Amino acid sequence: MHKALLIIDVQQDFCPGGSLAVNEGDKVISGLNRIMTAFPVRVATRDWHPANHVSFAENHSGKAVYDMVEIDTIQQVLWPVHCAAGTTGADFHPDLDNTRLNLVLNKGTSPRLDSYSAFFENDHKTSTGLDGYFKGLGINTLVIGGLATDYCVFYTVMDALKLRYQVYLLEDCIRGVDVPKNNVQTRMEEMKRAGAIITTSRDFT
Ligand code: VGL
Ligand code: ZN
Repeated sequence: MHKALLIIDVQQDFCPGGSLAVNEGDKVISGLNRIMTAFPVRVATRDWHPANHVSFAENHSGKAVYDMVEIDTIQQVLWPVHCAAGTTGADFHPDLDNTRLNLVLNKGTSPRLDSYSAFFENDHKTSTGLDGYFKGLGINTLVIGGLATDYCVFYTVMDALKLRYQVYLLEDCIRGVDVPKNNVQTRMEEMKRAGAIITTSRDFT
């Protein structure tokens, strides 16, 4: 088993005090820090949007946060401005031990196309290159945690399963937006049904 730890979007804007704060978002950090050295390969993604990004409600006149729009046939949820490239909100949470990361992958960098998954942008076709990185290192097993359970973690897990990785989801190291209501529960069930193995950070220490 050649395994890697994949940490999704543990950034200031998704933690308490941030512009798209996930409830208890910072609670994912201690478990992730604790298990990092149990993995030979550690990768973290960052949501990293240009100021004119399609997912920002303020870039659509007459629209509000959480409204849906259709852009180039893709359904897009509108969010508050978050993780604007180079801003403090886009930084990793200061408690995350980013000194041990082998690779930091920025995603969501195209103005007109969002990217929830670490593997493919939201057209489900445009690759981020991450699959090639893992395959190049002979990685076949991914242990995944981070933010947010029902968006970037969910799409990353589903793509990882489609790409034939064995996927372990760290239940104590994920937190969700839960929009719409009960989305976290729905998405957790979908991930399990698709083959994700639910585990906790204690299994890796
Ligand atoms: C995310 C909403 C918008 C996430 C990113 O990291 O889950 N959610 N952009
Ligand atoms: Zn985003």
